[in-house]
Amino acid sequence: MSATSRRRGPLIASGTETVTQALAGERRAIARLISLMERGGAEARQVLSQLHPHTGQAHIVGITGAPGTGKSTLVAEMAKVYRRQGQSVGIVAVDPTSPFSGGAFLGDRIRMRELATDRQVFIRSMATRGSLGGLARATADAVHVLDASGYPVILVETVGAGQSEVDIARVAHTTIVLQMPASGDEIQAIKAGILEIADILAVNKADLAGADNIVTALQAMLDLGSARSEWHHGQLLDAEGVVSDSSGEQLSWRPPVLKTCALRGEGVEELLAAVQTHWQYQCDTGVREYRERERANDELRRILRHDLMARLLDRIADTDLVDTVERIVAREEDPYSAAERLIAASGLEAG
Ligand SMILES: Nc1nc2c(ncn2[C@@H]2O[C@H](COP(=O)(O)OP(=O)(O)OP(=O)(O)O)[C@@H](O)[C@H]2O)c(=O)[nH]1
Ligand SMILES: [Mg+2]
Repeated sequence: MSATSRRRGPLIASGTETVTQALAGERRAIARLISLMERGGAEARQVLSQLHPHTGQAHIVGITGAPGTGKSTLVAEMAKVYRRQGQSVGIVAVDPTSPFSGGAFLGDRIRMRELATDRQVFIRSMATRGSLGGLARATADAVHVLDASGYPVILVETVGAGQSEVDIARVAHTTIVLQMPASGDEIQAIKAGILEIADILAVNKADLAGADNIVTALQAMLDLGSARSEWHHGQLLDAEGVVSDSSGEQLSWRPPVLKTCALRGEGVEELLAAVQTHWQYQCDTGVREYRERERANDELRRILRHDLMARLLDRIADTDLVDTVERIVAREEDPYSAAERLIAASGLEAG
């Protein structure tokens, strides 16, 4: 499928030229819009409004894991397999450590060059300025741009450090968590949180010793988790926490544990098959719609929080804030009463 072959409906009349070009799959326009998303602000919001009717088509796949587990190498190999299958692919890499510098980002230049010359692959590394929250927003918005531009698969690489893991699970339909072999006791280092966000677990660097140990450990953790029905996020749970289909049969998704050797491109086709199975599972069970709603809910609340805060701060003089902080420190006022007083004085409540 080409990146431009699944247009829906006419382009909206108010679309700027760049938006129109991006919707038609033009790479320079797409790049420009993603830069706009990085900057944020009113113009970015306007563009997102225009893009929104065209989004919701792509399968967004998150790839996360500790630094150096081979995410970029694997993403490049996944993209190659998608290309062999005739799919176009969008790639967004969130790299908090180093700025995008040509071939550096995909680990090795040969892999990168092969993809970079392919018109059906769009690769973008997100700039690192701004807070993590800002980066998460910019990443989500960049994904919206690629989605609207017609990429049926969008791979998002994030380093699994702190909050960003959770963020990717919120953006992606399918989250792949990468592990790699470690020596001896390091098996303990598998973080508890990963099973909650992982739809697929991949043990990369399977060419190194110890890969099977990690697989066994992960399976054991999944067994423990399934006893408590905790190992899958985002599924349709009833009051008892059970997923069922219309026939009443229980449905659930147990994350498969796969071995890959990204360096040699081994296990990548199997990984993509698992990604596809997970997508099919979500489409068949209603989990896809459920997650879509969760995502929209999240996004709306984030925007409301941000906008309300901005409006409130607009109406409060800086000196008022400074004075209030002093009063709190001097124990003349408590922070809850102070917040109430400031909100009341702002006049926002009345409106
Ligand atoms: N032995 C082995 N090495 C691998 C494999 N996959 C990746 N590597 C190597 O691991 C190193 C890190 O790979 P990257 O793809 O840059 O890892 P990453 O997770 O994207 O790293 P960051 O983005 O810096 O967090 C590179 O030297 C890769 O060549 C593999 O399957 N086997
Ligand atoms: Mg990387």
